[in-house]
Amino acid sequence: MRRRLFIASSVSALAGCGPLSSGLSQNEQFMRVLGSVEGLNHRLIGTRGLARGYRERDVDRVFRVNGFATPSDAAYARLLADRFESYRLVVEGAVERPRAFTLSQLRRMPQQTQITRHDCVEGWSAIGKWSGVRLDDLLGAVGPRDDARYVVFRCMDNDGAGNLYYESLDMHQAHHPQALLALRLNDAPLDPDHGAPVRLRVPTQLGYKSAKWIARIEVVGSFARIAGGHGGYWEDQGYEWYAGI
Ligand SMILES: Nc1nc2c(c(=O)[nH]1)N[C@H]1C(S)=C(S)[C@@H](COP(=O)(O)O)O[C@H]1N2
Ligand SMILES: [Mo]
Repeated sequence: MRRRLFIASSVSALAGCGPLSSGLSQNEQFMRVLGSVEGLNHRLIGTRGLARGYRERDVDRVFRVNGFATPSDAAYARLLADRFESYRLVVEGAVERPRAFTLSQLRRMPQQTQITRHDCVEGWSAIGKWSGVRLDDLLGAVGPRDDARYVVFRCMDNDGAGNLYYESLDMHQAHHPQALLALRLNDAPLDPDHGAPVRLRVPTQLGYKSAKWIARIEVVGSFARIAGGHGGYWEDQGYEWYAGI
């Protein structure tokens, strides 16, 4: 674990989970270190098995907020104003039954609660109690087709330059029993800063995989033609697509 933390903080010395400072991503040294460090994580730790579950008393009272600013555009303001009544989680692409889920439909599906630790690549962690719909159940409702290989999460926030945050999992990761579409944090509806109304929680992978403010889920055969083609906002900046802890 000490080694794991060291690895995380050596990445954090080079990059954060906010907009990159000028030209940093172009820095060859930075890319080389980032690649080798994340490659090391992959070999040392792997993703097989379950992330550790914690007890109620381990839950951190304050769960740090990180990443891009909470959306402040008119569309998100409207969602906030009607308490997400008009929110729809669109699930489409390589699925048999594309659908738009309301928040109350998601709340009526079987709910999983997990007390797990979120590990950010910047070198901090927080334990939270998360509840929501297992991604596996959601996929069961829409029926991925045979050509489905990845699940792409399209978010409502952007980096300030208009590039929308997005992430992806492969089908195996998406069916993991702890891959959760979280609707609640610490016994309360998810608040705007932590990704309301729906965010991903993938405790087996680094924090940047856990996409907040999800608007749309797209099941695809390939993500090569989405944004920078690397399967996620930070992956397009050089982070590894595989972020197993
Ligand atoms: N849509 C979106 N999701 C995101 C991010 C972001 O900037 N935008 N940041 C990621 C990173 S790097 C981390 S560490 C976590 C932070 O989640 P928190 O604010 O609930 O701590 O969200 C992840 N999901
Ligand atoms: Mo992060």
